[in-house]
Amino acid sequence: MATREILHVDVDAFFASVEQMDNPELKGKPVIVGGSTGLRGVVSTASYEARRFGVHSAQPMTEARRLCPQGVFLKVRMDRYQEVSRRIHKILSSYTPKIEPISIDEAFLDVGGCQTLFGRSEDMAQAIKIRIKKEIGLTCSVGVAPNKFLAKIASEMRKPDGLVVVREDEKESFLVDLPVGEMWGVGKVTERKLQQMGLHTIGELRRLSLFQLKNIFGKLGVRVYHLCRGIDDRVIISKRETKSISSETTFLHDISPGELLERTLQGLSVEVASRLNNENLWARSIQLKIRFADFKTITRSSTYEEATNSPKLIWQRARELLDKKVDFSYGKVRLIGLVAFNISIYRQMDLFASEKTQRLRGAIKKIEKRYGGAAIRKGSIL
Ligand code: TTP
Ligand code: MG
Repeated sequence: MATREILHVDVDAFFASVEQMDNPELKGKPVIVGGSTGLRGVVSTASYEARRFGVHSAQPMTEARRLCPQGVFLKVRMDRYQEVSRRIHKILSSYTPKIEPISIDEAFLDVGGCQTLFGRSEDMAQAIKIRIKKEIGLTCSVGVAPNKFLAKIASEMRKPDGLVVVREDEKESFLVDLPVGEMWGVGKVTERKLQQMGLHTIGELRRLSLFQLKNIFGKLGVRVYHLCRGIDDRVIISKRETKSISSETTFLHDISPGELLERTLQGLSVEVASRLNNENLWARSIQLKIRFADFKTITRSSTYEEATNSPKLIWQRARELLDKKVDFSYGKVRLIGLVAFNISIYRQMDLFASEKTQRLRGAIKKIEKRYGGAAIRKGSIL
């Protein structure tokens, strides 16, 4: 396979940085965003100033307040972050159509072939950083590498405002000292197992044969075999923006509100959810449509902070609309429909990712302590 050039772009302390940008008085201060849903009082993110006190994503708010009583605690303003996210996406898409957004503030770009237009890929990475700083007002970190796996690790390595380049011939040395927990497919349990076998770093993982890896990882064994050698052929999947997903049913005979109507709506919820799932999409809003016997049509909708593609949750949300927002005095029902909109290709939060990131940062610090930073600098740092 020809050498590819992948960029991984990730905004620094995204929600908190937007808050600091919108209110310059907060710049340089420990800002903690989160806990607004009321469901779970957890930290969505914290500014780097707040991280110094030990505050981090997914931590209970009570803990964050204890660690950083002088912090500025703010609620999540999802709409605002999504607006900023769209503007960032626009900048990124001016470099290549091959973009795969993977969360609200990060994306992979395949810039192979764009170099003639924009210069070397690291120059492109630098240019993107400058534009996001100038046109949006935020800093981001970028990893440049021959594949997704390495680009993602590279972008996390020098946060905030980092730019790390891993070249084709540095693939193996770049990974050698990183902890095994950084491998995709290695969760806490496997990590412990590997450590018990005396395998602490990705470099050490290379000692295992493909057969041994298959024993440990099952089907993932082959992937791990390649990843630990810096080989990852996954392509960038750019998706067109899906606006909405909907489904509706017209009854053979007009029906009165009751069990049949509810069961039909439940069926529509499951269908909409499975279509979201199939395309790996999440929706924050749903709309219920009811057409009455006299053709009068009403729609009722609701929006939630947390996007979902769970059949159970969509059904719960749809049912709430049906129970609380529909006035059945118009008579019998001819048609019922359900639309999922405000669709994104990511969920709002990914606790697992956050945990991994925390661990990576901890590991990098340890390696730097041990080797004075030399080990990490194997990937060239601009
Ligand atoms: P991240 O990119 O993981 O984190 P970050 O941008 O805040 O910080 P950095 O990249 O510099 O480490 O997540 C992007 C946003 O997603 C984050 O600002 C808030 C939200 N988020 C949550 O709501 N819950 C979470 O557990 C995580 C990890 C992120
Ligand atoms: Mg980020």
